[in-house]
Amino acid sequence: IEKDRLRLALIGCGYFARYHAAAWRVIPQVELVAVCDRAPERAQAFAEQFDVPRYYTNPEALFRAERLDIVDIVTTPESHRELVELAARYGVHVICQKPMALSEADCVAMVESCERAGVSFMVHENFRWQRIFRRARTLTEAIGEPFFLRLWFRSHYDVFARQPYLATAERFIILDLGVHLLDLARFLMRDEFSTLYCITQRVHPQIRGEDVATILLRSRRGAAASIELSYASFAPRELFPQTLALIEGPLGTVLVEADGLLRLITSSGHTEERLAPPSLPWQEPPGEWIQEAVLAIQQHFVDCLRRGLMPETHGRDNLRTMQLVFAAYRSADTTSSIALDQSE
Ligand code: NAD
Ligand code: 89V
Repeated sequence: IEKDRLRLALIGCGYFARYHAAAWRVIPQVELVAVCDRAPERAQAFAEQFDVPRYYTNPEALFRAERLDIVDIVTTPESHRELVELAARYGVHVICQKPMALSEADCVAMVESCERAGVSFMVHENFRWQRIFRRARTLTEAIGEPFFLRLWFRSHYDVFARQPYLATAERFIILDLGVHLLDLARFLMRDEFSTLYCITQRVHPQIRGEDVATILLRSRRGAAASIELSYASFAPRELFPQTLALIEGPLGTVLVEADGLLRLITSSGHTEERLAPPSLPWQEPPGEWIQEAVLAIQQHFVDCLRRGLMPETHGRDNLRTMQLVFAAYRSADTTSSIALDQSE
């Protein structure tokens, strides 16, 4: 697209959308022209806060009234399919928050609708856009083809305070958080997974879904990966929402530690670097690294649109991550390992 500024609307003016809107406002190639939320007071307050000229309460009315290039969907996942398909019908390029949808059939339908309509579709999967993981991936070039990956996110943070819908969801930690780490695993290993085994637990007495999950994977090239997710774990220091990583290859090890610390250990020695913390005017603790990643992925989508490229986590790519999510639930439900069809 070769316009000066792309016309953008955002749907879903809840908790996380504020970081999207703040980031959109500093991306010069984009103009946020309208927002939409089915709760009128929320749509209006959000439009005022971010200086957006118009707001809507009905997504179809938004598409009918506005000439849009991009829509950014930041609603909770049960509405993602309907809204992505609406964007496709109106020929508008679309970004949709993770998780893409609640079933594999919905995800496939969304990808196909966008492909048929010829619109670009990216899932807003931002953990791989955290600066520390971009750098970690570069460091893996020094260790040869990884044979082992461990990713872990073990926390006791009260995530339900800001995201109460997570306490009542039938499926919780794999769908909401596991999706990020499964995508990171694909990103860091530069490979797809062929076999998966998962154990889930519910430790917190007052929630509906699982709050602990342990996933073991084998990659197509034979590497092993272990992914640990927990909102029931006390630790010496609460690190929410940081993900830690260990990547081992025949020539060395890469470690992602807390607060931006990276280590590379090879036969020629041990180097460490600490990334400077993010510094965005709108950032709020404790999610600064992720809020910075929101800006990075939105800029990436715009750059790809302008250059006619597929964004990294385009719909069909993210379908592979979602297949791992659904396979993890199947494995836990049946206490069996799942063979995945992740062929090219
Ligand atoms: P939220 O409930 O605070 O906000 C969602 C908003 O969408 C609400 O205001 C609701 O009224 C509105 N909405 C829902 N369905 C709608 C529809 N059909 N039409 C119009 N408006 C509708 O939720 P949240 O915590 O902001 O999460 C939103 C999404 O962002 C989720 O998919 C969540 O997984 C994701 N999220 C991502 C990150 C991350 O990128 N790291 C962090 C937090 C949340
Ligand atoms: O980043 C997210 O997607 C959030 C959280 C880390 C809280 O799970 O939903």
